[in-house]
Amino acid sequence: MKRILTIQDISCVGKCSLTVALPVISAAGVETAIIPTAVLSTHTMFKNFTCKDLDDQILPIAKHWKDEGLTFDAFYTGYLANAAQVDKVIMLIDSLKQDTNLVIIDPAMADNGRLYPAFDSGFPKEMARLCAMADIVLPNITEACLLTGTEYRDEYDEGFAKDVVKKLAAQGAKTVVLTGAAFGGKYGVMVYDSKTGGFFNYYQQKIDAVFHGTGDIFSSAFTGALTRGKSIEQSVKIAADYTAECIRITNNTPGANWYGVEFERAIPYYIKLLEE
Ligand code: PXL
Repeated sequence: MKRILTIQDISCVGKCSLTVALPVISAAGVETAIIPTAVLSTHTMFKNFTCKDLDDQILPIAKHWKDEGLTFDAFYTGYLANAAQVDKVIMLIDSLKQDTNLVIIDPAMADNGRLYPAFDSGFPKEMARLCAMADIVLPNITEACLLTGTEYRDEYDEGFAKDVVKKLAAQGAKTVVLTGAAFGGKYGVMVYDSKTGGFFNYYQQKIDAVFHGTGDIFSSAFTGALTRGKSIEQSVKIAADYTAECIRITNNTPGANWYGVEFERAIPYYIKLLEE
């Protein structure tokens, strides 16, 4: 059985990060080891959330695992608690990664043109160093702009999106998977493979609603599919179809915009996609 390590926070309420990654990647039939970067009462879109970072645990955990000879097929990072964790996560991956292991980085730090509340303007530069070591980086357009020092635009065309993902790849990431790419009436995912210089787009019908945590559902479903042995293109399609289904079945539930979509009810659909 494949085993991955995912490194992101536990938001105790508000479905995102590890409370999504654990069930979704496990449903893909992939063992999911975790390192929590922090424990929060809720995700940071709620007011007055509490947060206890686990900075001092990351490297001791890595050392213990190294001593035990533990290995992972892939590393998948998400929301970090602060800029100082970037170096620790880079050190952890350097210490545990073997040549064939994949490094998947979701620079979960911003959306809709704005950084999440816990981060200051210096954070994207630090996160960019982690993204530089990625086999696959999974930003939204806000994150892609912040990581590359590109001015964010609410509206943009395909050329703008292509330039930003190329810039991000030039900083080191081998493949860029831009989520929530929206231009020319189209909505979906843009993939850029820096090795071939090729683009692959997967468009969907845009559902006019904003739900928190869907980026984490996409990244987790993508990571599960890829680790299971699907190609990047297949994994993008599976993750996008699963995320869209989660939104569709949740769309009328009051409060779901903040608490997160009912991804649990669509897990059988995700497994069906994986088995096709
Ligand atoms: O879904 C991204 C995310 C993860 N973790 C925490 C967050 C957010 C987005 O706001 O606040 C704590």
